[in-house]
Amino acid sequence: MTAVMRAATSALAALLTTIALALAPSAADASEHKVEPRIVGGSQVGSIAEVPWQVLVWVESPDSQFRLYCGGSVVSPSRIATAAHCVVDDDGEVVPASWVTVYAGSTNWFGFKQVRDAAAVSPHPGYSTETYAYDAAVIELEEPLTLGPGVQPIELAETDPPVGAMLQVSGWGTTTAYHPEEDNPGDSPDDLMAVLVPLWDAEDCKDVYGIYFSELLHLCAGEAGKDSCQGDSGGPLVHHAAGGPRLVGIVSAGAGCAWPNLPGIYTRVTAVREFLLSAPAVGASAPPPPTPVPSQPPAPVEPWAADEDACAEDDSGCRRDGASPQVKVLKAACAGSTCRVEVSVTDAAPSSGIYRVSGTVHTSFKAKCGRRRAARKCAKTASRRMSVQRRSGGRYRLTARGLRRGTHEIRIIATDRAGNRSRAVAVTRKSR
Ligand code: 4AZ
Repeated sequence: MTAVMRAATSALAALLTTIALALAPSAADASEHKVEPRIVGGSQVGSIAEVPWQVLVWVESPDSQFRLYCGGSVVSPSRIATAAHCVVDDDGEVVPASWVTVYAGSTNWFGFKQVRDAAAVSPHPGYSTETYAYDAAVIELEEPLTLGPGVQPIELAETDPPVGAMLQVSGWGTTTAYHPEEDNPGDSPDDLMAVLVPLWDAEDCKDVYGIYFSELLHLCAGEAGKDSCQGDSGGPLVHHAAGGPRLVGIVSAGAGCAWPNLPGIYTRVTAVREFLLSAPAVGASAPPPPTPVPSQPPAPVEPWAADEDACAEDDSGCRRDGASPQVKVLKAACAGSTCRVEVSVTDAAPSSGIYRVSGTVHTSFKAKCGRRRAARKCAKTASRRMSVQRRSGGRYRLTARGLRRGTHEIRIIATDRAGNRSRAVAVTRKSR
């Protein structure tokens, strides 16, 4: 079970892996200094009263095809802060609130004192599945939590901690350091773990993660052997300041875990504070993001529209591109834990140009159904985003690494600048 969920939470890590390696030569060098596989630098939390804001967020579809767990923080008795990527699928769809359950009041997976269903799930309106900007969400509970020594809200920081401050991150995520090009070898602990990680200077973090790090939207923290990891997503990064503990970050992403020079990336709470305190329920109209998203791809220069109506009102030279791009799979192959696809993408005239090509691998495999050692095997799925390389002549190469063994379904989506989309699917046989 934990492995499935771990895989399901790994999409961000998979993407950032590739980016970090491309952007940071120091990351590649780091593989020569292999960190001993051990707990990601933390230790067991003795009592939930030490971190009473920490909750476990469980997300599961009725058919269990979609299943993952995340961390979360109690903001008020009926409001939990978590990461948007915990409650939004790869296609950008928000999961129904009925899939989400919150467990509170224990450090141990089997000891939770309070269980609450979600009434509403609200990802930040600025959240982008492409850039992971604004990776924050609010879960409103059907029934408020009963506050006590093991369940308490945490105050949201109004200022960022100083660079170098030691911040506490906690969760039930995997506990082994790994390089982004390797599979995550870690297992998830039954007991809550916590570790202190130093806050990085934003410029240094930008050097590592490029466009995937924005000083406005993120904090980054960690050191060799000390980090958050898969399954910790959505959980709290806390500054134990003089005035009391403050939530300063939400576990969001990173390349690998606890590897030298590859810190964890956190959503900066001061950038999403108002949203966390006042997010409307899903369905209500959401406020626009408070600051522009610097890491989003630039908007097309010329106005293009997918349909005639959008152009009719517009005399500013609006042009119409009603045709969806054509995606043709030229080659699809999976070997070991890697899948590669070559596609050709064309956009018929009048063409606004190809805006984006993206791909996800959905792997079906067999794994233990429950946490018990002798549990029988169930059919499961895990998803991973692919990295995309543009080649000449409208050709793209998409790659996913660190996949589980199983049958892979590769879904490719091409979007043109007018917003027309089309999909292609390739299925490969079980890899051994
Ligand atoms: C994840 O996939 C994840 N090392 C969380 C944190 C980090 C990497 C991945 C940071 O949930």
